[in-house]
Amino acid sequence: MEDKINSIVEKFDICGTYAGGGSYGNGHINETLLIKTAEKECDDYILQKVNHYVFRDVEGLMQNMQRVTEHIRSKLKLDAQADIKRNVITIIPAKDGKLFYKDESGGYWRILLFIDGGHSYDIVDSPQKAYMGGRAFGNFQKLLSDFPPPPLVETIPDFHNIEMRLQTFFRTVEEDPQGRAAEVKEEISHVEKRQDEMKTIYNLGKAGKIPLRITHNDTKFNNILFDDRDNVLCILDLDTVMPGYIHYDFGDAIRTGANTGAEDDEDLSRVSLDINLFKAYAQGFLEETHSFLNQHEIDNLAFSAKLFAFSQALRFLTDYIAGDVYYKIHYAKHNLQRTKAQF
Ligand code: ADP
Ligand code: GN1
Ligand code: MG
Repeated sequence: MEDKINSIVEKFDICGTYAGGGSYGNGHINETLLIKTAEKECDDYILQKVNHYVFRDVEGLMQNMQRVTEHIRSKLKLDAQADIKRNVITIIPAKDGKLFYKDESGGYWRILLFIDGGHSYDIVDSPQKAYMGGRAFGNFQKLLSDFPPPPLVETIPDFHNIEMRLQTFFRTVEEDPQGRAAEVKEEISHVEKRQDEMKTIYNLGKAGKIPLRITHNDTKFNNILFDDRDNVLCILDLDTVMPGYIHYDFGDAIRTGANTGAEDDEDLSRVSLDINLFKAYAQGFLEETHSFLNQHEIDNLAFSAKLFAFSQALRFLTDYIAGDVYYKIHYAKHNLQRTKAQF
């Protein structure tokens, strides 16, 4: 394994030499490794094998990420307080100039500068942290509100399209490849009962009442890196930055950031929405975004929290029925537990 890592790291234009590391973080999608370097004067790095099952167009994805981070970096450069190496992700190109390296078995690898001294929260324990998180994702929106054309590539087509998600769900239930549908009848009926209500944002979009913006689309609270004084260092996980509605970013952040339990909590009595965390997050988010949001967008922010608990349940449940092909799982019924906690 060490030899394999070394041979990949060598393809990139990093400072210094690889001196160990290992698996890092707790993302559900990519394979993430910390790459420590031997030399004191050199930074450490994050090596990631991009999940090619999830992201079909890695080249397009990396171009998006490059354009987005460059746009943010150019603004940070105007701010004397900014720490350019830690407030935005830096992609380290391969020696051939590409933004990734494709290995002999078709795996896509990338290297990012490691942002050290940071930590993230799976569960948020104070309104102050929720407020800081809201401001950070709101500011991310603001920084990208004047992003120039051409449009970003859709790295996962129809990612938050609830109509498509519902279609995929009902098809998977019908195919039932693992014979698991009978076990989750209650959850299936939960989906059936709520499906119409959950098309609210989708319908507002179709009616032209809410605009497509550039959204992060994966605003799980642990994609925010905080420093040791709990100020926000950086927004991570830019793989899904692409056109979307503002509700995608607000809803998913509340799903995780205002939850009193964990995303996969085994004790469902711990799972609930803490209204004080909700208010604090909303306060921070709106401070940054209210000036450019329209009334339909604002009026439906609260609803988006419901939508994202629902759509995430739908995605976990679909994956459970399909046989756990999408999300990394840590035990046999993990996706089912995650589903129950979202519902
Ligand atoms: P996934 O899509 O699998 O969630 P992420 O890009 O979010 O992948 O990375 C997984 C984890 O790795 C993050 O939650 C974070 O802990 C860590 N991480 C990723 N990039 C960096 C970075 N540049 N600096 C420090 N930590 C990082
Ligand atoms: C995945 O990559 P990560 O772990 O931050 C997923 C999100 C889900 C989340 C649920 C590309 O996020 O959409 O909300 O798991 N990312 C992708 O925990 O599917
Ligand atoms: Mg992540």
